[in-house]
Amino acid sequence: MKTRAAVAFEAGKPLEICEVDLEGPKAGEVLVEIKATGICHTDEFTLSGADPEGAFPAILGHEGAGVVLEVGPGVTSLEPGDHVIPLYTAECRECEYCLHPKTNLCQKVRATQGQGVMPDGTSRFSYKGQKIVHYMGCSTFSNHTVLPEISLAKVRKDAPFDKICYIGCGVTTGIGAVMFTAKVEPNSTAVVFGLGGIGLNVIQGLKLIGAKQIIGVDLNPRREAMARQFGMTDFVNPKDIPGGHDGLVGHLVELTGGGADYSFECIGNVDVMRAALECCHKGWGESVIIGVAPAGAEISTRPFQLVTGRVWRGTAFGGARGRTDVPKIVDMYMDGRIDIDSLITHRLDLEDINKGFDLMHAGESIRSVVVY
Ligand code: NAD
Ligand code: AHE
Ligand code: ZN
Ligand code: ZN
Repeated sequence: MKTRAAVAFEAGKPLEICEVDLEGPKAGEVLVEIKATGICHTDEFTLSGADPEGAFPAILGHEGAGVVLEVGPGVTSLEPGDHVIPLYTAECRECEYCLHPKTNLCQKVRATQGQGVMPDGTSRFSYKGQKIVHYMGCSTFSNHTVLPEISLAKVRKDAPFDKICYIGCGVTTGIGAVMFTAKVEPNSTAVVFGLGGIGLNVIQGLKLIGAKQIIGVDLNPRREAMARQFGMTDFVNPKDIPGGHDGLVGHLVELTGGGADYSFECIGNVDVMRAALECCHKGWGESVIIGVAPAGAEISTRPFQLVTGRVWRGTAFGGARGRTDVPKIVDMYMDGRIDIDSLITHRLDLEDINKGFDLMHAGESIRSVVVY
């Protein structure tokens, strides 16, 4: 079939809207009509050329929601008409990782997904006879896409696509980092670095579990109002404190009365990751890395920081097991227990998708959502 997509032909170039060719689903695969997709900072990261796995030409996008149109042979858990959210972290429920209680990183399709192809090693997308690679197993910047059955969460049909698409990455990553990865206890103190599409969801997760102090750190002063609306108790702009970035750790340790119980890095900056670890409380403070750093970047700290009880960990997709947890997060939204609407600051047509990247660069949007 033909479908409309925003194609990334080259790193660092704007996306181009094209009519591309899409092959139908093979065994174990599903054809989905994408109804809406968010634009996450990770799409920008890959488009910029900083992603070691970035391959071109590609159809980016990994924060979508849509409807099943057709299923390939052997698909049993989905049928045409089902509403789904694509998962960049699949859940096969039978691999070594799925069977391990400590991880959500299903590896069943991860190797081929990282190469931009389906599990059989081929792509379903092409343009004028030239192969186009899939992205993060999702490619939601296409009106239609093909995914493995295990990379789709089936969700209730009354949930609006233009809001729940954000559960495909940002919402789940932020809330999940608090609930599944860190397992933050009520009355904890926490520092959140970066108050964008991920950090604000970390804040709403912290508020939900009853954290007593939620400190937000961002260089953009326009982020303060929205963060307070979501539960932030204190705002720190590193530009406004003595010593700037160098004074940040001391300032946060003082503000938390000795260090944070938890911190979350939601930027992808390795200097900030260090500060996030070092502002944690001696003996028990835990820092969770969410931000994706560019190829070649490395983190460092004095080992003494860990010897004296601080813990450094990371999270992908908030530790959520997509087919199991995503439908529950959709329920949380539909029950009014989490706010998604306020975070969707811009709605765009596919033709205007590059404006979404411009708004992100300018720090003007939290989430832009493309509606097909
Ligand atoms: P975003 O652009 O919406 O937000 C980033 C925020 O960080 C902005 O508000 C910006 O002003 C702030 N910022 C930038 N540099 C800063 C600094 N030095 N100090 C303080 N604040 C600073 O991005 P997002 O969509 O929220 O994504 C955040 C990061 O999380 C990205 O690196 C993205 O790739 C990553 N991410 C990871 C996962 C995962 O599963 N681990 C999932 C989604 C996104
Ligand atoms: N491909 C990059 C890393 C990118 C990355 O860390 N991706 C996160 C999701 S970001 C969503 O916005 C992730 O899930 N990572 C685990 C995984 O298996 O990809 C690189 O450095 O190669
Ligand atoms: Zn994302
Ligand atoms: Zn698995």
